[in-house]
Amino acid sequence: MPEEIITIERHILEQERAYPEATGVFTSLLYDIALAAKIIARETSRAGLVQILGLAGKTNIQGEAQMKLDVFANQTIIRMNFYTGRLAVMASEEEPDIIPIPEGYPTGRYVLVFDPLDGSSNIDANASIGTIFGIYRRRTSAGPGTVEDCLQPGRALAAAGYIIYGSSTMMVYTTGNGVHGFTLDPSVGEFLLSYPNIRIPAEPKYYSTNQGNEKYWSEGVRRFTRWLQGMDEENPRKPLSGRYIGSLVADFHRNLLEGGIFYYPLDYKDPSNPKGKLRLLYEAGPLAFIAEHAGGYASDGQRSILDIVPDILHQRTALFIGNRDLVEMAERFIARYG
Ligand code: AHM
Ligand code: MG
Repeated sequence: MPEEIITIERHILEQERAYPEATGVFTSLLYDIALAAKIIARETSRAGLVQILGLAGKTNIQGEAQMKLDVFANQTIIRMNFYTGRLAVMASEEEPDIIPIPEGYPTGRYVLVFDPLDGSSNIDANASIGTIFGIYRRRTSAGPGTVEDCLQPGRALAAAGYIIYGSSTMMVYTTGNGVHGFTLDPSVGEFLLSYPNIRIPAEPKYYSTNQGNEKYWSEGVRRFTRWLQGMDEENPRKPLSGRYIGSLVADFHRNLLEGGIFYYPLDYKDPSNPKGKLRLLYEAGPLAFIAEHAGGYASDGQRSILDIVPDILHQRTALFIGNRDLVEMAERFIARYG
């Protein structure tokens, strides 16, 4: 049999057929996110040229300076979604408050939360960056969506995904029915199914963390790291290789395909006020949902990320994510040593 070529559009439609009551709204919403991803990918692939073209005197038609890529990505996702009648409200890592649907436009059943361009500090070094998104069903019944519609635990997600702008652009998503990866063929402008039914490999390869912060970690996290390195004499294991890009989507994606754990633990620089860095709603929640549907697990060190109900939009959390047995081991070290 020849191999099938499956576009993301076809794939999303096929998934919808599994739900006879589906209206198609959700399908269109996912497809619009894929379209926004293509527009953002086009700009990120030209990021390195901005300076050169700028030096050559090429400002845009309005004579404006080039827009920052994260702002561009944020605006692209908003412009693709505010008018369609599919969403009740949006929330973005780039915006301090919820993004309401402007007056005069219809509202819908879904809520979109997103980090438009994560890891943007890596752009100048040409390292991979990504977009992360989650889709919830609204909790309020009608009218404009509210902050309450956004403050839902990861477990309530209807779908989650990310786009990685790397050596190629990929989109990975799940609606709770397997995790599927698509690679953008830029010549035809389509995402083609390249990784159906991703499962995190049972045998992990990597641990990924910013070890430069070790000074500010808790005892439990330090001991857990020694264990991953095979240096815990009481409990020896084969050491894992260290890999860290400092771009969450890229670090997560590699470990999803190869097996391993990514962690960004609490920082105890101020011991009376330990702090997480990553955001629950836009980063940790959607990736935790994907990890679980690929057979993995995500924790804040004590409990499943998916069970945490956010109190505020920009809530930060510690994150341990990857192979279930490794993440549970982190929980055990933290329970024992803090
Ligand atoms: P950002 O939202 O400001 O881009 O920060 C998030 C990024 C993640 O992509 C990455 O996992 C983390 O920050 C890296 O932090 P650090 O540079 O402290 O290791
Ligand atoms: Mg971010």
